[in-house]
Amino acid sequence: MTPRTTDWWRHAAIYQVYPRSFADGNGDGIGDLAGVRSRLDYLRRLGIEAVWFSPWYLSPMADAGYDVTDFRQIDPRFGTLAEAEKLIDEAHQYGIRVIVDIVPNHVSDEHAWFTAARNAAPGSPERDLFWFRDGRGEQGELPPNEWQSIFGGPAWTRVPDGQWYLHLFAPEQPDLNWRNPLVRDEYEDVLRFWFDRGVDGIRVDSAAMCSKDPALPDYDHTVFPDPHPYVDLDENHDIYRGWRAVADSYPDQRALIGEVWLADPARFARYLRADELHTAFNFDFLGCGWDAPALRVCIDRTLAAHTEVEAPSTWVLSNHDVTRHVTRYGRPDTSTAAGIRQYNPVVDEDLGRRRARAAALLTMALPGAVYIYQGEELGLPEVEDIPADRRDDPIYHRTQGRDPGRDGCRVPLPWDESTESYGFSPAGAERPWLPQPTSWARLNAAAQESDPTSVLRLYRSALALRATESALRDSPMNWLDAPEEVLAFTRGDDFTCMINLSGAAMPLPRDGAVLVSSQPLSDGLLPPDTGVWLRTVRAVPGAVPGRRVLMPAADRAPAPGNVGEGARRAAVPANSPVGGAG
Ligand code: TEU
Ligand code: CA
Repeated sequence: MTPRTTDWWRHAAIYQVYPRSFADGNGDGIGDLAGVRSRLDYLRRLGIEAVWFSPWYLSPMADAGYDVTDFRQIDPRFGTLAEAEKLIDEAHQYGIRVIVDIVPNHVSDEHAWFTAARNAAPGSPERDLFWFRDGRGEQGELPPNEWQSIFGGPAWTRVPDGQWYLHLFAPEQPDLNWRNPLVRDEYEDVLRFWFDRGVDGIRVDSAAMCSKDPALPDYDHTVFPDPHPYVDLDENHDIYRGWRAVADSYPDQRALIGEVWLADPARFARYLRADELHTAFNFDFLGCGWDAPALRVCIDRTLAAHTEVEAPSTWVLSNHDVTRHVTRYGRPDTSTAAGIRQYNPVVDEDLGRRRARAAALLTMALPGAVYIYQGEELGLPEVEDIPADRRDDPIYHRTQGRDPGRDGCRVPLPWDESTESYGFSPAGAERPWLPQPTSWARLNAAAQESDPTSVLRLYRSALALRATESALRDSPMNWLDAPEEVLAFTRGDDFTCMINLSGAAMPLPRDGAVLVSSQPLSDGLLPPDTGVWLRTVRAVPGAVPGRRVLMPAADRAPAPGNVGEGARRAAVPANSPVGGAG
């Protein structure tokens, strides 16, 4: 048997494609599979190992494709099943693995099961695939309970015969009843459908919400109840044991990746036991602010929780549901809790991008897999001034605009200046489905391609190094003694990552040769909000063996002769991948 450490999902750099906004091949202003196929070489050169596609299935797009009518068909806006099959094969030829997104909590209200259930009688087997209930009140005019939709408003919608159905998200997304064995069989069959087409992994949407307490009890919405009636029920684990058996029935490695959004790391880790999901997204890290002590705690907590179940950690800074981290890091409060979805708040975008560059080096140096959300490699900010009449996200509409929703991180990508849509669509196309800001002109991929100091070139350099540094694959990390505002750790014998989150420049270790840095370095110093990867061979004399000591510049006695040496050694432009990567 192959040793576990060679399992690709343990250390892959995985790129999230949001098909609607990646590239438009046919000119209707909506991204599609033809667009993705035309940009596969870009992904290969970026240096990622796998692509996760947000849903591309037949869908009325009430929630941008997370409302699926048929998991075995591609939405005509995106292309055809034959094209998806070709795309999977082409990606494989480029050495890129493919992950598709499966949504088990709900289907579209246009799914054949739901149209049948709507037309069937109360108490019928058709209705048992969902959560139909009579209402409260004299005429059943009140919803069965007080549960609220995650997108705003009640979680129940009434059908003409008077019953109500549950939808934790939009009314167009009725929740499935996972206690019904037909639901389990159908989804396992859908997994096989995509695995049979060569797909390497499945991203499991809202993975911790599928099972519900059948009593559907009300609860106090001001606190997180324990137990919760629909978050993290024990029955979920049975579902994923079944899925794991399907994945393991294929001879090569097929991975299950959960969207498990839980505050308690121990509860989270239970989804990653050996016979359940392979990995899950690290939302704790995604929500953590630009704050060294908080990040250190988050990283330690993550590693500890995963070690117990022998699962690899994942590191995520952005996705299609949250404010892009360039913008989040440019705000006075950089955590997700405060950074989530505001209208035109105060943002220092340059500061945010500087931090995002450093964060990329942190994220890619940590042990485990790393996720890159499309456009993150271009340093794109959140678009926060989308006009009301162009907004699409059901969150915006269901909250009557109180919450701007998630459109700002889903704006079509800028590729070049060849067309009005910055190369997103071909010339003469319909306008992009969301408007692109004029700053896309300088942030487009072609402009960044020719600028060695660009975010794109930094990502490429770092990803190339990550792929060749064996320490970044299998070696555990060890924290170095460092000032509180500096994150410094080693991987293996000779790799050091150092991120300076303080307001002052910090001296670099004397024994380090720069592999890549997020900003230009000089005088042997690491500027504020800057990250660096170093080849380190010698321990600092006097330090505890195996541990290198880093001290703030002010505390370090001037060492004659060292300043010049440091300057020579560290006068390297940002991104410069010493050692032939690039
Ligand atoms: O998101 C699940 C999730 O829990 C959401 O509540 C998320 O927090 C949301 O975006 C509110 O901020 C997944 C998908 O990633 C999301 O795009 C879908 O809309 C959702 O499931 C429903 O399928
Ligand atoms: Ca299109």
